[in-house]
Amino acid sequence: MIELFGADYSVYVRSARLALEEKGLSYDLTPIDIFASEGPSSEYQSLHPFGKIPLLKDGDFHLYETTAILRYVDEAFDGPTLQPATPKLRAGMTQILSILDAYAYRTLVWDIYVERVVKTRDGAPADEVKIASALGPARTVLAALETLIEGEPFLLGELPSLADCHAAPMLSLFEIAEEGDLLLKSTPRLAAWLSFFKSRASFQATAPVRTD
Ligand SMILES: N[C@@H](CCC(=O)N[C@@H](CS)C(=O)NCC(=O)O)C(=O)O
Repeated sequence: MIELFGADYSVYVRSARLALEEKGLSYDLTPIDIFASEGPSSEYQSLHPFGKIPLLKDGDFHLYETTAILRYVDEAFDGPTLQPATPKLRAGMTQILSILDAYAYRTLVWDIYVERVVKTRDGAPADEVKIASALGPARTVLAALETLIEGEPFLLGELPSLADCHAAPMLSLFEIAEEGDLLLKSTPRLAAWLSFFKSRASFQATAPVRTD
């Protein structure tokens, strides 16, 4: 049995779960609350030296870093392949995964979504300077993704790939912020993809309990 450690609110955990769902694999999600005041247990820290989520366990094999987990899930198990067949499309997929980790996560999720939506839930003011400074980098991310889309209805054409699994959790949170919703209007192919992917069974099966 595959075991995934993490919390349903985490975009990275959802990315791994989407790949598991798209492969049609069953797995257990073992809760790890990474933001608990006492932090993750020392046992968890010994398996994930950076103390982040997710972590995948397959028998006595443990793996952390989400893009490694995504590739392992696709390559180690039966089910529909989630990596395109041609070198150019595979490179495009890796490029999208890398852009999401290097440029999208911090800007779209933390600087805009968390600041505008999560922080203000309990009445705290958003850091408007942080949000305003993130808009330019966010535009760059969206424009890059828009040009890397290689068909429809998925990011790389007719079949779902690891790029969809990694992009959907970040972009769906970003869209909840008013700035995200507005900026996505300037990238219509990306907006159409997001709207399509949000209707997938895998996306619905991995919905966090609370997102706004
Ligand atoms: N490079 C890691 C990043 C994972 C990550 O940042 N996860 C977030 C949750 S979405 C986390 O564990 N944050 C806790 C923290 O930064 O202390 C991966 O690819 O798995």
